[in-house]
Amino acid sequence: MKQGTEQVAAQALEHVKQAATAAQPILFLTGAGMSAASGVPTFRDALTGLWAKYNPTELATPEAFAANPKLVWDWYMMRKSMVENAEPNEGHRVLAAVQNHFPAMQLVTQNVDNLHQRAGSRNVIELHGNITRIRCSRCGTPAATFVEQQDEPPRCACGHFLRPDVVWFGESLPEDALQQAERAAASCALVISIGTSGIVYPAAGLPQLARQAGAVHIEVNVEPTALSSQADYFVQDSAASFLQRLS
Ligand code: BV8
Ligand code: ZN
Repeated sequence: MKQGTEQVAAQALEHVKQAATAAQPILFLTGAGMSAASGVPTFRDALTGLWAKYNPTELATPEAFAANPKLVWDWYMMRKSMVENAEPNEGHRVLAAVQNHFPAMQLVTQNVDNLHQRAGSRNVIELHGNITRIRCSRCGTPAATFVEQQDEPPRCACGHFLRPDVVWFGESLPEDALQQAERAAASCALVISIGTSGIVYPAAGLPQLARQAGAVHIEVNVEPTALSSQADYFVQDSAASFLQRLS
């Protein structure tokens, strides 16, 4: 692993350009740091005010929703309106443009903020769901509209509570999304992880899966993470700044 320096950044960018020009498959894996420039707090920062005293990994669970459905529902509605009022940043826009030029590029995101899609990225593989989608917690029926209740989350016609269409801790990832992501990792020549702390599995295992299949791993983050020791290049830079140099 090479320390993050300007020289490493230049080498990493050169690597990306060579792979893209050779039309080699490139996998981008993004985390919450991708949306920092849009003003969307990372997962661990999302706890302010009422929820400040909770641990996010405890609040984002089926147990928390069962124990305190209204508290968890309100936390998600606050975050949902936050992301809907945020704008995609330059990094999101560059990734969407890169995909238009290089169809061999795949985008896997851990983010639930829908900002890649709003920036124009297509076929986004959403590992952890999407906070702007609401569905029934029992029958799964999507709910485009709902009426807020005083003391509990809104209910589906089947009588059960609505919930955000995200993957909670302890819940399995959507089968098709995980399989697509694992296939993309196993077949790419280059995996670029951007703005992820590499803590949450199985998403955090994708760069290693790619490296085992022979890919080069470039990590872009403002600080070293759990992935840095295994990365071929660690570029200490912000997502937006690194991606702008790609365009
Ligand atoms: C599962 C939706 C089967 C909800 C989220 C194997 C080993 C160890 C643990 C496990 C394992 N397998 C399963 C587990 C348990 C668990 C897990 O991984 N726990 C962790 C805490 C150890 N995983 C699961 O439960 C998964 N399910 O595997 O099912 C199973 C079932 C039961 C038991 C075993 C197996 C489900 C995981 C999905 C959880 N849902 N999101 C919601 O959003 O409310 S994950 C959530 O946290 C976010 O979506 C995000 O993906 C993740 C991390 O959040 P953040 O910290 O905010 O973001 P990130 O980590 O990306 O960090 C931000 C980074 O950006 C930082 O590094 C920072 O430096 C950097 N940064 C900041 N600014 C910038 C920047 N970088 C660049 N530019 C900048 N400007
Ligand atoms: Zn229902």
